[in-house]
Amino acid sequence: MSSDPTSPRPILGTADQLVRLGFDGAWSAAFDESVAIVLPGAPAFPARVTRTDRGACDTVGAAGPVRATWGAEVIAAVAEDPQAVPSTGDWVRVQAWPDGNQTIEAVLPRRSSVVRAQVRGTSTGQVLAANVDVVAVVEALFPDPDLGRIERFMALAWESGAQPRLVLTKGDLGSDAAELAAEIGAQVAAGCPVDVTVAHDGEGLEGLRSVLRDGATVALLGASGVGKSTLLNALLGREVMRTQALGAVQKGRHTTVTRELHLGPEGGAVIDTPGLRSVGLQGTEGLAEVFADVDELARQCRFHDCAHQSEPGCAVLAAIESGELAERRLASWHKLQREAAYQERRVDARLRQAELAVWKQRTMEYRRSQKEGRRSR
Ligand SMILES: Nc1nc2c(ncn2[C@@H]2O[C@H](COP(=O)(O)OP(=O)(O)OP(=O)(O)O)[C@@H](O)[C@H]2O)c(=O)[nH]1
Ligand SMILES: [Mg+2]
Ligand SMILES: [Zn+2]
Repeated sequence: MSSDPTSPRPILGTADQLVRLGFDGAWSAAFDESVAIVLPGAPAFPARVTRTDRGACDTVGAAGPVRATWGAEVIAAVAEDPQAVPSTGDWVRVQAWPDGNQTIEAVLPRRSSVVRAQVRGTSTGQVLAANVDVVAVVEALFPDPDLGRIERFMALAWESGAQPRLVLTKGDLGSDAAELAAEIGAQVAAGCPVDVTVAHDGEGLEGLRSVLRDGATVALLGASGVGKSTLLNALLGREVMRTQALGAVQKGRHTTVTRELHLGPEGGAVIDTPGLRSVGLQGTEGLAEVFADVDELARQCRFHDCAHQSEPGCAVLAAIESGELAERRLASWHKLQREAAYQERRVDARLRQAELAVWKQRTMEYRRSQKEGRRSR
């Protein structure tokens, strides 16, 4: 292999490093177009967010790591739209003020974003990672891979605008890894690259390494304990992790609590995320990709609005009967479809409702409650 991830090399501190992080002509143009506060002696520069806290971010620019707080523009934008929050992977405009402070004055328009629906409360999704080229859905091959979970994460991946990829870890824990992986890939990740990895001896990493060499940003998504951080360590090499200065470095097997972007040893970036217990889908678009086989069958149903429950002439049910389609898969499709459609309605409704209408409603409710309060007194 041409790469030696342990060889010492400068990680930060050159404009070249921006390019390694994925900065290109289009980002440069977007930066130039972003809101500029022209202030002599207070330069603005592009940087990429590696870690976020409330109100502040770790970023890395051409001159190295920079801690920056949200500027007024960003605070205003977030108040309007929670998804405008500077997120891991975002390219931002950082302003260096004469007093030594640095503020994020703009988040450059995202090329892709991994967004999960918030099941409770707000209908606005949470941005898990921005400007991701490849979403690696990570699941452990042993002891017990959860196909429904893979389908759910795959749908989220498709919806992000990034390219999905399935990484099946812990290939060393069983004897039939390759066989099992092929079966899972065919069932729930048709058309996507599938890697089978053994983190400790670096097996199965070449695909991801080559993606990183191309300068891509890879986000690792999956449940807790499936081996995302171990994978990150294997991809980066321990030595690089220890010497690089991108914020707090992963502590081996400890459970990850923040979403962090790390530079690849030969370019590209890896975003490690905390294991997610559940990811809600924002819409049904991703499902159409993950369940293309079900959709294809559905086109052959007698009724165009067939719900594939008990309708006569249902091609989906017929495929289950004949063994062509797994029953589990239809059940999973029903479940995710219902859930995603519900979220989609919530989001649509939010977008439709003019703020005025909301206030009207609230005023009416308020009056009603006042009236009722008076009546019950
Ligand atoms: N045998 C074996 N164990 C692995 C492999 N990859 C990861 N593990 C183990 O799986 C456990 C969990 O790994 P982590 O990398 O911490 O999992 P994670 O997905 O980052 O978990 P969270 O941070 O909680 O989301 C650790 O004990 C790892 O050593 C592998 O390829 N083979
Ligand atoms: Mg982790
Ligand atoms: Zn049908």
